[in-house]
Amino acid sequence: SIGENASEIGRSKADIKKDFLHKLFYHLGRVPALTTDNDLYTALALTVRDRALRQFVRSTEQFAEKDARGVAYFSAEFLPGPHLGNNLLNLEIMEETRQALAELDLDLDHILEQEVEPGLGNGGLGRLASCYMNSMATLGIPAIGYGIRYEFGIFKQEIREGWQSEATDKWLHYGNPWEVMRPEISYEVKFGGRTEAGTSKEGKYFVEWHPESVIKGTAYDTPILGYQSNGIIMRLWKAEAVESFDFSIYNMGDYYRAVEKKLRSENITKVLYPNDENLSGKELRLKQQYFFVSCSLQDMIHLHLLQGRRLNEFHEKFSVQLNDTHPSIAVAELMRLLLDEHDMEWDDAWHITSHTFAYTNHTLLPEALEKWSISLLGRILPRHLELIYEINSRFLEELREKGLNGEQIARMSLIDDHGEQAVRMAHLATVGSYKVNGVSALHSRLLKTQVLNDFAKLWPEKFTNVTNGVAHRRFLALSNPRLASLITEKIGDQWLTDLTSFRELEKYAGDPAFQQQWRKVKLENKKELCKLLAERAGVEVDPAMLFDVQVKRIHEYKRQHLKVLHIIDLYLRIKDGKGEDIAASAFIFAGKAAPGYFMAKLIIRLITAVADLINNDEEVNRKLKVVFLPNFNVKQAQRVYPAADLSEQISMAGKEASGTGNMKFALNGALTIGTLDGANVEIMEEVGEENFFLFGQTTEEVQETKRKGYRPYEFYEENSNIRRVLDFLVSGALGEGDPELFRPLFNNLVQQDQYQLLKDFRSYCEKKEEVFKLWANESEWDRRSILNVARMGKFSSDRSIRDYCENIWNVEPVRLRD
Ligand code: 26V
Repeated sequence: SIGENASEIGRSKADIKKDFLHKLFYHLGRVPALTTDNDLYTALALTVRDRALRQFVRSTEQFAEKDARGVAYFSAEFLPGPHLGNNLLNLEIMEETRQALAELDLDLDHILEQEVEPGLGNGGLGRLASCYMNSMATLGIPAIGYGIRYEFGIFKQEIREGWQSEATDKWLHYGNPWEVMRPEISYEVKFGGRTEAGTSKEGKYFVEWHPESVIKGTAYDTPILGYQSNGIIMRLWKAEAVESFDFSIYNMGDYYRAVEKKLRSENITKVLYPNDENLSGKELRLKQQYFFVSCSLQDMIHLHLLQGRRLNEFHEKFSVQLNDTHPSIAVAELMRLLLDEHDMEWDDAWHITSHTFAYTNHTLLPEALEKWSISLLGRILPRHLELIYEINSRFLEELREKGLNGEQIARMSLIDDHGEQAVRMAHLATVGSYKVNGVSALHSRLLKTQVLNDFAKLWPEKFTNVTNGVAHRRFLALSNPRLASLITEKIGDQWLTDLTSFRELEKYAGDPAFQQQWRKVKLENKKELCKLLAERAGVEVDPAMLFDVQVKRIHEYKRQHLKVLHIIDLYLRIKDGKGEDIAASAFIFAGKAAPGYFMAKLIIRLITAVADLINNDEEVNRKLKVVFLPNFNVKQAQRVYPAADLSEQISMAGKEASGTGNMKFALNGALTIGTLDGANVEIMEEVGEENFFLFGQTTEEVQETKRKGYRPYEFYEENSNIRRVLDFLVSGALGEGDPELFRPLFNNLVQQDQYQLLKDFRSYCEKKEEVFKLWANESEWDRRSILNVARMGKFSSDRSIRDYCENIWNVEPVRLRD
């Protein structure tokens, strides 16, 4: 087999050195004396890619041999982070590589620094997809990730005069050594035009779609490794014109028209939409979704038929996981392919379709629930709109037969009739899937009792929960090598494939010698982060300070401004000479705001304004520092989590579906201050209430507050602390002395305060007092930090993937031969 033929690829220091030099010379045309940093990075990446591809080929052969049932993970976003270090870790050749390079007078860390990461996602949802790829590979799940090869990923964030500004992410500029282009794996995707119904000679009803345009999708494969053996691929589609030029046209005008057409086609995969909430009616976004879904389903059908199987058993061989509703047009597309392209009857096609898909919901925010207007959908995907109508009419008929009333039926319809008619994509995904899951216990419960309540009553067995998890190999073993080796020294290294073995650390939690080593690791990590903060944000921070960190997308519901209000409160206390009990703290923020989200951008401006004020005030800046670290991405994240003492997870209860940063922090020994939201609930359950700084209202209390008519102005009037802090916002003391700068924030908080910051403010401040007190007790802090880490076993994405396998996919891991 190919796998065996390639097995001479070695893993020794000498093999790696030889192959690296070979790549440098024959692939890049360079000798060591005349290389750029990028040449060195590329040569090493290619050396490692050979080994990664080998793992992928071998795994694929074994999956095929077993004729195993597999999973296709459909996601409009993937955020893999830098590949090189992770692949070295998974191949277990980190040290060999380091030494091979050292013999050439080269520094592995410097080379690792060169990688530009693929920012093909916005935040939690895309990163989760990539954590799952690593765990599926590790567990030997026959799986493929399908997505979009955006030419420009999430924008690069710069801070100019305190404001966010966006620059294009040119991640492909220096080339991408990890991907393999597959020009022969390509499919045509139709758009627009009209449909025409007819009857064949045999009397069979059929529909033909006469599209206005056709675009070609080409596959680009990136190997994703699991720990120690397996490799799977992430297959991303790039849009191209069907024929690039029509040379038969001699007319110049037509020549340019032909080129223009090519450029228009390529637009579809140009750029990732940088929003992670509402985005209404963007035609190009719908085209992106349909484009990648159609290519992926055609590819799956092609593979299925190639293996000599019948289409009737498609759902027995594949499960397709829909990562949110972004790929949910797949329900209509699979129906179209089966009915129109493969001549199947409706009932058979529906049986296959509704047993193929499973849908993961990632948000309850009403503004983030996708809807596509009938007019847009009908214009871009006329055939799919017909199919959605048909699916809907059959579904509503079923509801009528069950005796549901008109109101219930209207609520459940795939079509929203309020205002402009639109297709509710979450309903399409729910009706078209055999399983629906939320991403934490609380979120899944709210999904069942609120957002999709009618559906959960109709099909209770369809609904389930899979609590998110994180790739602990990337977010601990790779990014926090000091802590990883300290732990391994104590309990061995089986945690790399079984995070629950961290429980064995519990017995050392109270051991002073171990605590001291623990503290030393954290301090070293903090010193390294300090370098980054100085370099990227220009702020000098004392590593002895309490590192209080909130890193995530900027959103009002995540309440970064709650933390800011508290910082202002501390500042004013110190100015009053009443700050003795305040622990010296560095308040660190990072995260991107959607470019069109005014309030989120104003929150960034507020953070930078407070940072300027405090960091430059000699009376305060030995006690407090505030830093906004620009351009938060996976690479930065890997340097931030290991250095955090305190993790801020302070969203309004009921709004954060899960959170995954919360897990990464705790895994690296940070204590959490948080609300009972998303996976915080389960983290607290695992680590113990006594080791978690809980504050704020519960989801039920939030809803009760709202029901009773929440009047934030009363808090402003009655609580002098809150008044003082809010007045400070509009006093002119912040941001170039313009008192109107933060007026919109002030007004919003006093008049609406949709996320009930003021209601939770007192409880948050009180919890911070406890944090400061505990910080003064080093050994008790360390004990709790150790216990947090010891009890994080549940939050490995390996556990999440096992849950998906058992409860949703019905897929068995394939035990891989070496
Ligand atoms: C939504 C939209 C809406 C329209 C346009 C583009 C776009 C792009 C992304 C999204 C994603 C919203 C959902 C999301 O990211 N949810 C997050 O998922 C994480 C993984 O499950 C979870 O930890 C976070 O709590 C949740 O906010």
